Amino acid sequence: MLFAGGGVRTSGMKQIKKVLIANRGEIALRINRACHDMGIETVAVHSKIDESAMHVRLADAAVCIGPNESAKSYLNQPAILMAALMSGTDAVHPGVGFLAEDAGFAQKVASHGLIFVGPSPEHIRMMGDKVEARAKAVELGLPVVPGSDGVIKTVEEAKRVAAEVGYPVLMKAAGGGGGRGMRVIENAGDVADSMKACQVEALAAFGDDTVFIEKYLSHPRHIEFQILADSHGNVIHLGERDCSIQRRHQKIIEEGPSIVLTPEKRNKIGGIIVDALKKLGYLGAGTLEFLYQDGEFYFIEMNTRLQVEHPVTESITGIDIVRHQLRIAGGESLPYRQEHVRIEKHCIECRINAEDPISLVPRPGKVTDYLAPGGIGVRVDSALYAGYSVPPYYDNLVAKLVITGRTREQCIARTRRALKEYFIGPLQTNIPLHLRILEQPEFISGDYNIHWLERMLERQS
Ligand code: MV4
Repeated sequence: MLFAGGGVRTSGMKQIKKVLIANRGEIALRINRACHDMGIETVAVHSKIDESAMHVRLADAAVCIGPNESAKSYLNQPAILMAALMSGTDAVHPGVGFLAEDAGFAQKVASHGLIFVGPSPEHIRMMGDKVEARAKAVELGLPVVPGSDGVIKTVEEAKRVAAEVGYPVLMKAAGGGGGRGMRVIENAGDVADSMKACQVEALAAFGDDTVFIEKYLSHPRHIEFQILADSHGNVIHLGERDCSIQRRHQKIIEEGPSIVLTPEKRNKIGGIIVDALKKLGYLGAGTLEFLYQDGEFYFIEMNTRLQVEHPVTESITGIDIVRHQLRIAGGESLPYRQEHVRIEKHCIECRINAEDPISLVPRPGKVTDYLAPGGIGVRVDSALYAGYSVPPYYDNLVAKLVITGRTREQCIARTRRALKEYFIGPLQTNIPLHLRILEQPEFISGDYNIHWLERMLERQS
């Protein structure tokens, strides 16, 4: 079949019967659930300390792939590939983090005759390079932040572009994302020093000192669109998530739909996104991140994987994203057209971290008492159980509380109720912080941006 994007695709259909889940914690459980709902067998992989983890207990089989350190276990590509081949799996689901956006791993999975549940290695690589992603976005007709056409090589070039788009500008690393390797530059006098600092930081963090420039947006919201694309040329978007409630580039609360969008605004940018991804020939689940300020969208990055906050979208649309990732990977076509996607609910996701509520440093430890909240509109994605010890080696996200309501108001009330029910003894968590956020007038009115939480914490400390 020939596509508008130029790619020739085989219409390969392969019924997936067994999936290796190359991850741990709540996301491994989430994938395990989708597989079992579909009658697909699962193979868990785990580090030594995770032998007693919930994802291992609930999978049909489990393989120890190395010692506790992620680099030697969940990032151990040869061990994971070996486990997949020896256990007779058809497909590998990378989950979130770890190897999910490693183009080389996706390539190796495929070259071993296995299905990688995700997009092509080429698209993963492309979107991992923020300069290339930006250029591609322009080519595909997505609105981007005004800035450099490509890489900035010299201080003179930086000054020319900055003068063109107007100060302040933001210098970013091509290898960046997640907030590292960025510098706000206020005026021409600061360009040389900031550029040097940005390049040094980028080289240390990503092994690449390539930088580019964008106009600095001072008070944006972070709004991202979920998409699904199959191998038959069908692309749909599932609406947006507002992820502006964050601290030090860690998302704390995500909600959908965003309070600032009308259906008209959503449909307009949604249509642009769908057209762009059709042209790209993208496959699988993906998220386009935008900054949204003064009524305008600006593309910043694309995530070529499932995201932590995907349940928000599942809750407002009723569409099981992981199920569709697996179906798409098996060559099936999407059973929905855009007009079938209806956003009919409101959803708030609270990320529950095991951490000190004041210093916010991770506080792993043993859970002796555990009571998860329940009732209407309450979903808890967590690998916790009474008797489980949260290991110190990995992410300190221990649960996602995903609350759905008919209206935002009802959703907020249920979220507060559920947070109060949740008992994870004796761990210290950020549940008190969530309750505090939920009682702020600005949160209740929806009047927040990416800086609001940090400024609120500073004001009230
Ligand atoms: C920006 C920006 C303002 N203007 N780009 C931070 C991480 C990376 N994903 C992009 N980031 C930003 N890019 C321009 N042109 C502000 C941020 C930013 C941010 C973005 C999303 C969520 C939280 C953030 C916190 C601080 C800065």
